[in-house]
Amino acid sequence: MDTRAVKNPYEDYDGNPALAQALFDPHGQLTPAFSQRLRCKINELLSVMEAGLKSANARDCTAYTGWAGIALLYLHLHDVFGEASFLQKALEHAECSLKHLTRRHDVTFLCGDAGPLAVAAVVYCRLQRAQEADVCITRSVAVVKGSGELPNELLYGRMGYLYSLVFINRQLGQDRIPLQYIQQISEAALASGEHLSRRLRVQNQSPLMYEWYQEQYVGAAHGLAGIYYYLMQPGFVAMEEHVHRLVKPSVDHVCRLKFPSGNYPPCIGDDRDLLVHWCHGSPGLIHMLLQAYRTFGARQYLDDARQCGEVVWRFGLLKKGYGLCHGAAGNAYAFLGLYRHTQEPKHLYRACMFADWCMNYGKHGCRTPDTPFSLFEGMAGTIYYLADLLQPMRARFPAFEV
Ligand code: GSH
Repeated sequence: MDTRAVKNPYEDYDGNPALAQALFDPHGQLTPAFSQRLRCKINELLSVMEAGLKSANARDCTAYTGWAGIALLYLHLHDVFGEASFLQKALEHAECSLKHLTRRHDVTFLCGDAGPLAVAAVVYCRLQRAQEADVCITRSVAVVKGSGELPNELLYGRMGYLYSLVFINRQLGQDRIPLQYIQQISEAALASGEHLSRRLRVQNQSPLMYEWYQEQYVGAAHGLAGIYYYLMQPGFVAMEEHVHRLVKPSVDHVCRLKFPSGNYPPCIGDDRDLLVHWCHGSPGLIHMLLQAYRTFGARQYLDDARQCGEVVWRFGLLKKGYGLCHGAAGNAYAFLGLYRHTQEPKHLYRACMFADWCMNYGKHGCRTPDTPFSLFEGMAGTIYYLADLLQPMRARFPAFEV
C-alpha cells in the first residue's frame, strides 16, 4: 500500500486535539476562516476546470468522465451555495451530455445513459421546466427494458441503474419512482446472486455471490461491497427475511476477507494488499460496513469500519491524484462516513486534513488522470468533495451514497 501512497505528513487528531480548533467548533461547525479557505479554493479550481474542459472529449456524456459529471458538480454547487449561475451551468453541461447519449447497453448512472437523463431531469425540474423533466425521467427509467441479463455492480450493472432511480426520488420526491420498482430491481439482484452462489457451490459461506468479467470483485465500484450497500438500504429489499438470511451472511463473508492491515482485496483470491481506493479497498468497503452496522447493529461492523478509517488515514493520500474513484477526495469520504455515524471529531479532523491536501492540488508530483477535469477521475470530483465538506453531516459520496 505504501508504494501507492505518499506518506501522510499531517499530525493526527489524537496526538493534539487542539489542532482542530482552527477548523471546526465542538458542534462540528466549520470555522469562518476554514470555510472561507474552502470557498476560495473551490472558485479557483472551478476556473482551472472550466479552462481545462475546453479540450475535453465533447462526446463523453457520462457522469464518470463526461458532461453529466460536470452537470452533477454544478447541481451540487447550486445546492450548497444557492447561486442561480450554478444551475445555469448545470443546464449547459446536462444538455451537452444529452446530445451524446451512449445508446449502448450500458444502463447505469455513472457509465450509461440513465445518469445523464436523471441529472438533466433534476436540472429541468429546478428550472420549472416540468415537461422536459418528465420526458427525461421516463427515458431514464426506460433504459432497462424488462429484467434481462445484466451485471449487478455499480459502474455497469443493476446497482448503478438502481442508483439513478434513487437519485431521482431523493432529488424530486420519494414517489417519482415507486418503491415497488426499486424492489423489483433488488429482487432481480438477489436472484442473480443466489444463482451464482449455488453455481459456484459457495452457498454455505456466502448465499449471494457476484462476478463482473469472471472476477469476484470485492470493492464498491465493481464488487460485492457496492452491491450489498444497496441491498441493505431500508425498504430496497421488500422481505426483511431476505436481508437477514441472504445479505447478512454474504456481508460477513466479505468481512472475513479482511487483510491483517484492515484493508480488503480487490477480488476474491487476490492476496495483494495494495489498493486503497474507493473503487477497490477499504475506502469503498467502509460504506458497506457502516450500513451493515446501521442495519444489523453488530459492533464488529463498526470496529471494521474504524479500521478502514485507519488504513485510509495512513495510505489514502494516493500518488494517483486527488479524484473520487482512486484519489484522495474519494478516500476522504471514508472519514465523513465515520464522522456522520459517530460524530467523533477525529474523523472530521481527518476529512479536513485530506481537504488541505486536495487544496494543494498538483503540488505533490501525483499522476495526471486520463480525464484530468472529470468528476470521477479528475478535478471536478475534488471540487465536489471540498463543497461537501462545508456541510459535513449532509455530505454523500456522489453517484453512490444514498
Ligand atoms: N484511467 C484512470 C485515471 O487516469 O485516473 C486510472 C485507472 C485506475 O486507476 N483504475 C482503478 C484501479 O484500481 C480502477 S477504477 N486500477 C488498478 C490499479 O491501480 O492497480
